[in-house]
Amino acid sequence: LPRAVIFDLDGVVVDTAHLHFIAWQRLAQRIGISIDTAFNEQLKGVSRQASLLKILAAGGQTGTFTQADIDAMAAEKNADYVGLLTGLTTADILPGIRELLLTLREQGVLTGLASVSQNAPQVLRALGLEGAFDYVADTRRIANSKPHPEIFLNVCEALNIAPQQAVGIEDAQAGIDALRAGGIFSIGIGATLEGADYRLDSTGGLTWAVIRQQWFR
Ligand code: B16
Ligand code: MG
Repeated sequence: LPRAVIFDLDGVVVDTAHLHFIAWQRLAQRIGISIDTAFNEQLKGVSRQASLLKILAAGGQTGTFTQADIDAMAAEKNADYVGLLTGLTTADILPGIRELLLTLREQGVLTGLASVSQNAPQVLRALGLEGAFDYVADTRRIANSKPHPEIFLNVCEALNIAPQQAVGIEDAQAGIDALRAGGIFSIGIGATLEGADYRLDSTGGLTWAVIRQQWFR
């Protein structure tokens, strides 16, 4: 049986992707770039700075701005996003996640959070999930973003288990690729993910029974 389950945040524990999208869209619009929800798929699991560079590239504005401009735009988007987070409540936890966290604790299975969001602690507080995970990765200490496996391996190390003893839950392709690269059994949430060891359409079907049944089947 797996000894730990490692969760991504946005798209697995809570759907904050639409809030990221609203904030990115407002910023993009201000500089004359239009982005849609299909493009937003490419921003899932991608860090703030890397997301901004993708938006500038999509708008043909790579190289138009100085690093100081880019930092200021990233800060502007984040302030907007943090403002949107105040509307988040415990009702926004995705289906089945609270129950799964409780079951894992009962069963003695360790839990970790591997989010690249610098706002993860604040999101967890808004959801009433502070203390719900045995370990929450500190993104400021992670040098390489997903699809690099660093953040997942960091969680395994902190939980004192081998990657082969863990399961990772991800909704982004970059996250699935990171889990694979780290040798961690991957469960993908969403229709379009390639290479996941097991896949579900939504978190509603994500139970301890399913996880233990599918693990290295
Ligand atoms: P922040 P995850 C990611 O969260 C989001 O999917 C991505 O859209 C966002 O740009 C990134 O966090 C950084 O977030 O600007 O709050 O630091 O999927 O890794 O939980
Ligand atoms: Mg995600």
